[in-house]
Amino acid sequence: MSIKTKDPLVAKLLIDEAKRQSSTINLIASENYTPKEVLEVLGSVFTNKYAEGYPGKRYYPGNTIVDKLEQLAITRACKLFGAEHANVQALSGGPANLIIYQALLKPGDTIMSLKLSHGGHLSHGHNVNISGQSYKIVFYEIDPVTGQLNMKKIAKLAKDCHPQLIIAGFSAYSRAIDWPAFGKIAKSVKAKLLADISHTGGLIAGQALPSPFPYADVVMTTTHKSLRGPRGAIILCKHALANAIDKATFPGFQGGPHMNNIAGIAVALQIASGRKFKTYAKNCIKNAKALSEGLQKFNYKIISDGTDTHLLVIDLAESGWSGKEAEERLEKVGITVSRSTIPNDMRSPLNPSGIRLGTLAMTTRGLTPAGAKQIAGVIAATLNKKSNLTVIKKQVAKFCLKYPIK
Ligand code: DSN
Repeated sequence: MSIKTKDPLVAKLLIDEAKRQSSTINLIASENYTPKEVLEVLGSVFTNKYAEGYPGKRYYPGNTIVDKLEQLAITRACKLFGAEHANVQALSGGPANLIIYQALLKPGDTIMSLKLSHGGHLSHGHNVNISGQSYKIVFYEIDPVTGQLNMKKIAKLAKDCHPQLIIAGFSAYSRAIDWPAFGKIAKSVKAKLLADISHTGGLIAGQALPSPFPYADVVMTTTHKSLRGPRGAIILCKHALANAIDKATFPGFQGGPHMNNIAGIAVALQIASGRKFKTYAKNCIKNAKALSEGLQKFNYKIISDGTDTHLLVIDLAESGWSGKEAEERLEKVGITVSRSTIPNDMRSPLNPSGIRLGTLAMTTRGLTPAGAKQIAGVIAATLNKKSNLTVIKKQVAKFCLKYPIK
């Protein structure tokens, strides 16, 4: 019997959500559509299995098959990213970062990371997150003139504050990261370097962006953004740190891994190692550049004046819209974006001065640079207070029909 007859309420929500997704232009930079093969194993019998421990070292019987599955995911992750060791059990990016801190640091040690409002992440030491409460945090910032990281200033700050850990890799920073420079800075102060490539993991795997290896000691990526996998995370490191990372994951932080998720990660990694995925990764960036240029033609101010990745942040401070208002108005016509702080934002994080846009999801649906430019026009029209939103909503629905979720 299917879910339709067993639980019609959930079945209807499922249909409604599928309709919402296919009739929306999704520009949320951290979202994507996972392929059917991944969904197939996510909803599989692997979810029934308890597997505390690691392949060959479990605390439950009956793990011969899931041992092979987890080992396959580990081997694929190491091969795809050129890493010596992979842990595929972390439930998502935030937990993965806490696991890494637990493996590398003592409470009270110093972490140096990018400030959240400048594009960093909550789990990189914000005071509302446990990371900010357990460690001493020193934030670096975006250069006010270029809107980009200033490696000289970062090097000076590292010399002044002697961090045990430097984090590079961000949630709302659109430029390629100078990994060799970060590696040199970390070495010069004897700090470990964590590359949080949660946003760009798939673009790095697809060789569209430079890899943080061999400069970073630990690399973490979520699996559901540019990698197009299930929700989850992979922690990659050198052999020397493997034991510390594995122990900090289990039993240090989590119990049983989600084996259905690990199956999804294995499938996603196999897809990401293919030739087509390289094209996908390059196209995400081409589309983001086209979207950014398209928006600049309508006089929108883009932080750092453009992008090297899949995402961009629009500074709306002088536009008459707050980020929240813009997000809500765009949602009315069927375009989803997420509000975002901008460096030195005068507004609150809940109602900040910017919006963040990304092209991962629409590129999966076949978006081209010409389509991205069309989207820029629709955004500009929607944020014109005199526009008729009903007319724009129909245009968006028509546009979405050209880009089905397959
Ligand atoms: N929520 C993710 C993002 O949108 O970037 C980060 O956790």
